[in-house]
Amino acid sequence: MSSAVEKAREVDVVIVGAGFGGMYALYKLRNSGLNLAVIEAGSDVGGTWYWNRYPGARCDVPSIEYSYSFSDELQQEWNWTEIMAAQPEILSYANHVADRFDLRKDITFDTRVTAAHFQEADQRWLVTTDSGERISARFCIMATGCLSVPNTPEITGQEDFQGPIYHTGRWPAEGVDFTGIRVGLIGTGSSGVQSVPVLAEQAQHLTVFQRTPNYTMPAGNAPLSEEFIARAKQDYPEIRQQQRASQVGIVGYGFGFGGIAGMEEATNSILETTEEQRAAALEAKGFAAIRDYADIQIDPQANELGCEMYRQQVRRIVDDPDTAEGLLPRDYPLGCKRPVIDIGYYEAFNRDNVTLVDLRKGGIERITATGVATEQGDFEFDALVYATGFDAMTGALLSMDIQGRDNQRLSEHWQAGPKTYLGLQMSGFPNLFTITGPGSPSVLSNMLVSIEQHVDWIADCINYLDQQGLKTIEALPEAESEWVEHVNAVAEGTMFTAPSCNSWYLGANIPGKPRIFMPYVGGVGEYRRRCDEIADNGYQGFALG
Ligand code: NA7
Repeated sequence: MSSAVEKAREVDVVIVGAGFGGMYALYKLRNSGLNLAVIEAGSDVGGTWYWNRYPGARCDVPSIEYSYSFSDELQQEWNWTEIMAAQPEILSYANHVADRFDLRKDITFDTRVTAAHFQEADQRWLVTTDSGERISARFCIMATGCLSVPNTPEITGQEDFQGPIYHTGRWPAEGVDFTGIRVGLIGTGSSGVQSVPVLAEQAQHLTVFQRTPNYTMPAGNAPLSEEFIARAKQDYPEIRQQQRASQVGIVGYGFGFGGIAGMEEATNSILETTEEQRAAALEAKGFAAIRDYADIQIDPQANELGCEMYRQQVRRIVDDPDTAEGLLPRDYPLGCKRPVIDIGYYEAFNRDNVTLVDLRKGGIERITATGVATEQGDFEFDALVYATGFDAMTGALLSMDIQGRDNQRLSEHWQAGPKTYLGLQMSGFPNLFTITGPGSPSVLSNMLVSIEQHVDWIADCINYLDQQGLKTIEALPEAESEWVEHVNAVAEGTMFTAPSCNSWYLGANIPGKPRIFMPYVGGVGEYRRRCDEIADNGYQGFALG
């Protein structure tokens, strides 16, 4: 009988993941004439939008811009219905793209990559899946997403709970009907904040367990008019150009996502305002007023003034003073965590059927058969929802057994935190690329813009190697170290890395994870310029072999 090794399927490139990153990589590299295998754990395309079907799930980037630019026909034919698209619409878009470009024929669904080992002998990657398939590839592209491995904290007694338990990041495809039942929800990050108003509408009662109150901002969502869509379609060349050149890295409220057209840096100084001026600004613009101040992101005193404005606004919305007090973020700065956008979050706490449990007054002791026991009393419900986030940015990569040269494991290479060159490669792991890896703008940018930039760069790189008759490309250790230093230097002095900040950008939400600031905040345009320059200079900082 032939051995498993003999059965390895041979391709040029194996792509892990069929979310927006993997889908575009497949399209692009197939057009370059390469032979591909795409492996996807889900049963269909869409990645994060396939898994995150929780009620209220919505993108925080305008839908016109959270879309592919690679095909003008695609962007002309697709019609978004809202300013910020909800999950079902984004998933429909992903499906449309898969149909339109006949992507599924190269994707193996319901299959997880378990290992990827670099083989010195033939300078290829041997990729193994949980179905037992082995694939031998010259290149390996990890399009495994930044928020794809759910974090389910270990809370004592979970197995005792009699009702169903859901995680927002693994929501059942058929949906869940909470009508007439009591629901408990743990976590008030983006997923929790977006779910609360919708769950409150459905459930008989909703109990929200909040460990850390978040800073959130009304989404300002609305249907898109036909005129708006027509104009946007006409303006797409300019919009795309602006997205790619966007230099915004850091803005006052932390809303400085790169890769969004027309996003302007805040320029005002909150330190130069009077109390009356701040009150008037709040009166006029609500939470949005806080976005106007640039110094909030870099000056602790300015930040505290911004936080106080924020707290005032919460007090204005929430009727019950105790509940309002419970919802007020304190002890960490605005702009440290990813800002959340919401639709009616604070208003939901004015409903009779919503209870806030502020865990700062006494934490969770255990999960019981009928609910949650806390230091401040017991709470009963019929279904439990974990909105407890993800092992962000590194979780998916480290969940596979990735071994580079000399059998070095990625987990060893990243023992003290993720080290990459440009967020695209790791030294000692030749021909392995990460799309929107740690050290690139990734989660602090419009992901679609960053995905396209990475895929285009990788495709050009593979083309270059082929043209030059080269087999491998590998980040040099010194280039990697310098890049890690640069990524840290750019974030230093901002609220992202403030000592009191515990965000998933820093890995602080996962016990034992090294505290390292992972995304690159130097600006999408600047990042692109550097990547292009490095390629133009014959792939500076990489060893070509
Ligand atoms: P986040 O932003 O990581 O939020 C997770 C929430 O879960 C956060 O409020 C946590 O509180 C809370 N949490 C986690 N573990 C526990 C335990 N053990 N007890 C109580 N509360 C807990 O994840 P999301 O899914 O909401 O959002 C992730 C990103 O997805 C988001 O930024 C968007 O980009 C989309 P903590 O703050 O740690 O005290």
